[in-house]
Amino acid sequence: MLLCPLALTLVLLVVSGIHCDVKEICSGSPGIPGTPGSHGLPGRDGRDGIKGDPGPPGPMGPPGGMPGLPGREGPIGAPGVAGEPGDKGEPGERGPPGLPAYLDEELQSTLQDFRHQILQSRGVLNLQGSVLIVGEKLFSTNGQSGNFDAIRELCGRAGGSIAVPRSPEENEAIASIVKKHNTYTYLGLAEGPTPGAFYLLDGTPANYTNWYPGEPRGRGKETCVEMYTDGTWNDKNCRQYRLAICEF
Ligand code: MMA
Ligand code: CA
Repeated sequence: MLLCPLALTLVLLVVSGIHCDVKEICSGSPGIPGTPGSHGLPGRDGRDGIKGDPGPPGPMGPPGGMPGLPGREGPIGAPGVAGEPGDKGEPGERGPPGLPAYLDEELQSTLQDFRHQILQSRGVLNLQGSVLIVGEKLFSTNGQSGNFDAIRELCGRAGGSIAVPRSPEENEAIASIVKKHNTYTYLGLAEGPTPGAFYLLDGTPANYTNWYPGEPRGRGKETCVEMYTDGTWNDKNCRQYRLAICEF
């Protein structure tokens, strides 16, 4: 152990019986640590920690428990089938007045185009001999035969009606088709309730007629009219097979 000179002096003073107030500490090397003290008392509880993660789902409970809460909403379903069309709406407001047709250039050129195309079609049909045009009327046959009702049906389906002459020119046109096919045709006429009185199919009386001499003489028993190959007419039952000639 080292003693500093002042401390040595103090020691000497004390030894020699002289009181002295000077306090001085001399540093030396630390001593060896003492034995550890006994454990202190347990400290106070710490504050609550943060909430832990939820645990895994538990096992399924026994049957017979209370019904669980409703599940989450399912995904959106596929679209349903289209509904019935709704009722027709009210008519809209009247539009502004248009141009007079003769000043409407677009309309005029459309009409010109229509006329041109109709003329082309009529020209081709005429050239092919598949139609005969008399004034406003057009006669045609597809060469098929049938009874009166079948011919009416055929012509109706084609958008026309069974041919009936209203004038000598129309009669000649139909007669030329009859001659060409060398077969008779039924005309669009029918006997009314009075024997010998014949009508167009729309109910109007037949003004023009071209009966073969002595006809009609079926007197209610022959309610249809056929045309011979010379263009004359005969009242006849409606069940024969005759060339179908339609008018449009
Ligand atoms: C047939 C039939 C009649 C027609 C006479 C003409 C015998 O009956 O076609 O409609 O009037 O011939 O002789
Ligand atoms: Ca007859």
